[in-house]
Amino acid sequence: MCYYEKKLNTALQNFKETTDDFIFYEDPPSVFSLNSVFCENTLEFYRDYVAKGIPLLLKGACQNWNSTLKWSMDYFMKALPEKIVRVDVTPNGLADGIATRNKDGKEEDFFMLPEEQKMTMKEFIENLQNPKDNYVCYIQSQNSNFYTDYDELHTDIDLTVDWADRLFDKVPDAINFWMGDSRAVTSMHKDPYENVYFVIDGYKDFILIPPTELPFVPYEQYPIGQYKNVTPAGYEMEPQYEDSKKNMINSEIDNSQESKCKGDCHITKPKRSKVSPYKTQPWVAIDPLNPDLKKYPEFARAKVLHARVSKGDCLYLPPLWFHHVRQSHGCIAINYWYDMDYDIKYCCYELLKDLCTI
Ligand SMILES: O=C(O)CCC(=O)C(=O)O
Repeated sequence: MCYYEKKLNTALQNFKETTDDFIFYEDPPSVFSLNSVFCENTLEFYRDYVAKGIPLLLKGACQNWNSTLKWSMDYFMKALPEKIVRVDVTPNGLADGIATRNKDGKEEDFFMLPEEQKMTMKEFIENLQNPKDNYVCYIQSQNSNFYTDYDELHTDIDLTVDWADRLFDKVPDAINFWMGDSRAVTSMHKDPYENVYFVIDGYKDFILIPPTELPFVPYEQYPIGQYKNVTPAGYEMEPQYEDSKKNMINSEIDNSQESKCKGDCHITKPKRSKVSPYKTQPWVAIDPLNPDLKKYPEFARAKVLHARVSKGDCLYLPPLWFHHVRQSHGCIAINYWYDMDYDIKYCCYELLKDLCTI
């Protein structure tokens, strides 16, 4: 190990020790109840959680909302049977997650996008009530779909959260509606948003990893694919090509170059033996439910927290926290994304990211 590698390892080790010594992450996160201070006094919430980037479970925060009193699979079946909904469909419940494609005897991991299918609310709920193998439905488009697609439900829920607007001093960038099959799992990822996540019916199980644990969260660069023609009888996995490389055959392309830092240093950029003809996406390579510690032993050092968010509750999740999410069958949730402040915490995270990719 050369001088600079040693220095880098020591710096990351010191960072780990400093965060262990000074930051106290509770598992599960602390809980405030509806009538406790967060409603009346946003200062305490801001000081102890938002400013420090610590998650908080707010018990009963939406228990009296019209949505929480009314919404369920049965309610939507009766109230909106003919409404056309956009549903993300996958054969395995892993939209925006890693799946292995086996083609001509060759296995390759892809970052898979779901197929968007349109159906009536009645058809969607029937799919939830009578789940079929290889056909997993999840309304999860994460593009402010509640705001754009669900006008008829706007009277049941506020389009902004008063206390959150005050905390973050802005209005939400997006309001997302989530409803789906218990087989649908959101893979570990992070977002550049303050996330205020309300469970309206059922429950969600979050696995959380603080941003400070980035050195132990492995990333890989994956080719991007998309599910096509998903039915209970089968599906296709279609790679997404970089336009200019569409006609290239994988094995033709070989520009293996290791770039070494100048001087007496063996730190190298990862060797790219082949240029992929596909569009690619860096993504977290670990499944926290079944971590491959042989391949990624460093993950064993990551701090992992757990939070069940039940009907009527809200999770405050600060920006850049890794999260993996499971749900009860037919769970309904609404979350508000507020753009993060690009402050010193963000800058430190970017520095850490750069150090981790050396
Ligand atoms: O509820 C889910 O499945 C995922 C939620 C999520 O990833 C988010 O709120 O950023």
